Amino acid sequence: MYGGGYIFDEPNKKQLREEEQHDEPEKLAAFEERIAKGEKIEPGDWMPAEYRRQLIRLIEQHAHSEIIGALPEGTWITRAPGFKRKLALIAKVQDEIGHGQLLYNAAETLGKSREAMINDLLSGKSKYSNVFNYPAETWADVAVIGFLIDAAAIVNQVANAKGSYGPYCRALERICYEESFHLKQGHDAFIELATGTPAQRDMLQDALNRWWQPIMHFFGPPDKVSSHSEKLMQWKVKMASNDDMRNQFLDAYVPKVWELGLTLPDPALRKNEATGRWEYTDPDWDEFFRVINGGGPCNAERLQVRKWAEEHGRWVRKALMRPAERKTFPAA
Ligand code: FAQ
Repeated sequence: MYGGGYIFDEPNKKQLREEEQHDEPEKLAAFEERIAKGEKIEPGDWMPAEYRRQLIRLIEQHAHSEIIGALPEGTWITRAPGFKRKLALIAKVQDEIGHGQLLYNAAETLGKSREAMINDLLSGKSKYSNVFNYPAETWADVAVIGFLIDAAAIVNQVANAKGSYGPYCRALERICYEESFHLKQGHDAFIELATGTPAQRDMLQDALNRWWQPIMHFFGPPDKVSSHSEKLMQWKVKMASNDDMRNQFLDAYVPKVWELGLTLPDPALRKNEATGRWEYTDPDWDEFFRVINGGGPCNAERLQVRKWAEEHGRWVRKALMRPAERKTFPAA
């Protein structure tokens, strides 16, 4: 187990056990009535233990995704083509880390400490988004991430920002503003490659081919398989099902890719105008579950980088948390 200077505690466990014993039917009915009326639930309010548990799981995974999500693009900061692109990419990567901070704060309001969350990420207990376990091989990968993965994240977050838990919704609102700038920089880089030289178009097409399946996986397994959706939608934590979000994304972004003369690696992909739903070849869900359970091409590398960062940042955390020890530093 990683010994990064954090205590391996989960202070929410006792609280959860106590709440589970007190999930009284009248309280549950009043809670569900508030949700049905569209009220926000705030940290001090009564909530069922399962609502708290699910929110911690989902917000924590989201926070980890932002922090790990900075890594594939981060490797391109030193290699970005030109000063303007480099500046934009630095700002974007910095924003993603900021989103992680906002989300860890939101999850902490539910009683799980930041330390426990980081430990669960580093030990492999907590999940994070499948897409960040693939390598960003070329600059075109950065364009595809900035355009299509940010777009997919926005579809999900705009929906969830209207959900029931106040601190998560408020964090998502701010995140969505910033993500819309990320989308613009990704779209701009994407267009430049799509309208560039034949070599640039080929590079972009190759990146699209490699990223398409992870992007289809991004919204989670099909509704009939999704284990948490029903409860989370009933409690307005998730405001749309996985398949509905996937459909909304395809509706908005496939035409934008096709109008640039690029292709997507699925001959069955088409919109059924009669139903308004997109039809596609089912992506390989075995691959999805393998990747989210630690078996993707970059899982080990991603966690190793985070462990390195935790270890090498320990002295900073120590200095910030224990001001008295600073007196031992030589006077300037
Ligand atoms: N990756 O029952 P469901 C971003 C797991 S932020 C990994 O359908 P749920 C910004 C799920 O945890 C991206 N695991 O799950 C950025 C569960 O496993 P468990 C992150 C996944 O929660 C852009 C199992 O499968 N966004 O990109 C994934 O109801 C560019 C069963 O699935 C969020 O986290 C997945 N894709 O619905 C940064 C948004 N999908 O826990 C840098 C908040 C499912 O039982 C660069 N999250 N699983 O062991 C959500 O809205 C939901 O969690 C879903 C999944 C919709 C992702």
